Amino acid sequence: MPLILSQLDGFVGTITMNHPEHRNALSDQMISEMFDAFEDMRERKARVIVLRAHEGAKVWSAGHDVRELPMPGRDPLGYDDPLVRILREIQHLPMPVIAMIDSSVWGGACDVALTCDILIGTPKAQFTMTPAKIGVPYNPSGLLRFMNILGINTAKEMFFSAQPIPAERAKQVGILNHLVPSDELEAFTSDMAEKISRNSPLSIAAMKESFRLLGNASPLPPNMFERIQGLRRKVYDSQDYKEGIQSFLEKRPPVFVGE
Ligand code: YZS
Repeated sequence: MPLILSQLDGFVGTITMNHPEHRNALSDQMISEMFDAFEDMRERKARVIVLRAHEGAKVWSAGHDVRELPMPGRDPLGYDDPLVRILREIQHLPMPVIAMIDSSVWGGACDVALTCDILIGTPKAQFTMTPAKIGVPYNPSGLLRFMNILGINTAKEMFFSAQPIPAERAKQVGILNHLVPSDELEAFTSDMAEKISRNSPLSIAAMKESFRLLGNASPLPPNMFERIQGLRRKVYDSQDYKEGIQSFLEKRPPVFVGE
């Protein structure tokens, strides 16, 4: 059964994550199908895409498939990691992507949602950043994205505490563009998508790419980047990183020892 469903109605595309058994965890397979769906929408000239979970989903997405995280010694969020690739895909698509969220969002799925251009949620939406819980050193582009959207203090709280940000607060801190009742979510999102699809796709594509370039315009001197990579390598080479994954697979709380 496909893990991703997609359909195009006029100029409005809908891409649905459809793996309830694994809470829409972003496995290599799901990301590969999502990538193909985005590219198909691009070829068929969709003007806006809604990214959503299947009907009645308990979880929008449980984030990176923990079973597929590499064992110590390899960057778990390297440039070519499927999760990092799909984030780039969403940023480079010419049309806006609207994240429609009616349940909980975890780890790398928060990054997917925040990489979308517009987020519309309900009171059931909540966002939890989990690297510290698993012992993962999140990557610079991800940290920068959260800093730019949330501000550095809220981003630090999210990453350090690994606690959920509920919908009301998510709206306050700028994660959600709109917070609407669950029974209005689809109509509200569809109306927003329709309005966007009636505007100039060329103008929107140019502005979306300009936002991306301007948003990433903080030049990082090579030595600063190398320092960050050195810090991250110490973490993903650590025993704690291995313990974080092992504890998830054994369904028990992690015991971190700081090395
Ligand atoms: O044991 P089975 O085969 O039944 O499968 C279980 C879970 O193992 C599976 N599953 C996952 N598999 C791989 N990766 C995941 N992230 C993942 N999440 C869930 O789905 C089946 C049902 O899981 P349950 O726990 O029984 O479902 P439920 O009781 O409804 O709880 C749902 C949540 C989402 C609350 C729970 O599954 C959970 O806490 N999942 C882990 C969420 C998480 O920590 N995700 C972050 C993964 N890490 C990242 O995205 C980045 C690397 S980072 O950490 O850096 O942000």
